[in-house]
Amino acid sequence: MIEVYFWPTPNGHKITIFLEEAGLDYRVVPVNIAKGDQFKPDFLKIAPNNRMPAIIDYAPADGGEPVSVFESGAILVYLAEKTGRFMPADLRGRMKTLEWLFWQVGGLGPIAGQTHHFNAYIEEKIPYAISRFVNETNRLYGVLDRQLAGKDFIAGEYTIADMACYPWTVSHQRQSQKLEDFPNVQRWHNAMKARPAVMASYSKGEVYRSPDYKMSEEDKKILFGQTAESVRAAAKGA
Ligand SMILES: N[C@@H](CCC(=O)N[C@@H](CS)C(=O)NCC(=O)O)C(=O)O
Repeated sequence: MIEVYFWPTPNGHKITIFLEEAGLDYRVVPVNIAKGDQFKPDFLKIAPNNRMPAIIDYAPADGGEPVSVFESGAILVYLAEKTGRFMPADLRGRMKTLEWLFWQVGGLGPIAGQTHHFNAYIEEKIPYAISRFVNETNRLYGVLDRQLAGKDFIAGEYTIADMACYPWTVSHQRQSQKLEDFPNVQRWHNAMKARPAVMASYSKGEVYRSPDYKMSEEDKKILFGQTAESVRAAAKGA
């Protein structure tokens, strides 16, 4: 049994897509990030970065104590190794998968996240910030489009790299990107969207937060006002 600390955001969906694809037995522990659950002492013990997702595996492969993992990329690698699935066994396929997984966690995710922030979440419109992040997101979609040319999936076969990247292309409109400008991304995106496991990940996520959710001013204070002091204060409670 795997416990997944989850909220229906792109990083959260990466993990439930894997769990659904692999048919693993899992239980969701909701972490409502707009209400400050990411600062709860119990969560902090397994997720020192105060960010979801995180998992606890109560039946790790070594038969020992439960294993907790934070950081979505590390979780996907952990689950791929645990199940022997969605990561090619050969050296070249494995490295290709890891390259694109790291590309997502170091590039597409953080850049698209800042694009959401400046483009959609805040009232103040800062033209330089918007064009900086929208353009960089556009470049990254272009890179992904080239990688997907002549391939069904990012690393050739279906892997954790696809599970990591797809959720960040779901909100392409919020990033001011048009999928029609990236035909290979569009084809791949539509194929991903139609996978039963991907559909299950999103429909189960809606139980926790509706897709029409709009951030309130209170939510914004929790999400956008964080400093080192927020982490110190949370750690004191741990
Ligand atoms: N690098 C982390 C990023 C995780 C992350 O940013 N999670 C967001 C939601 S997508 C979160 O927990 N936000 C809470 C907050 O900003 O306080 C990962 O890939 O797991």
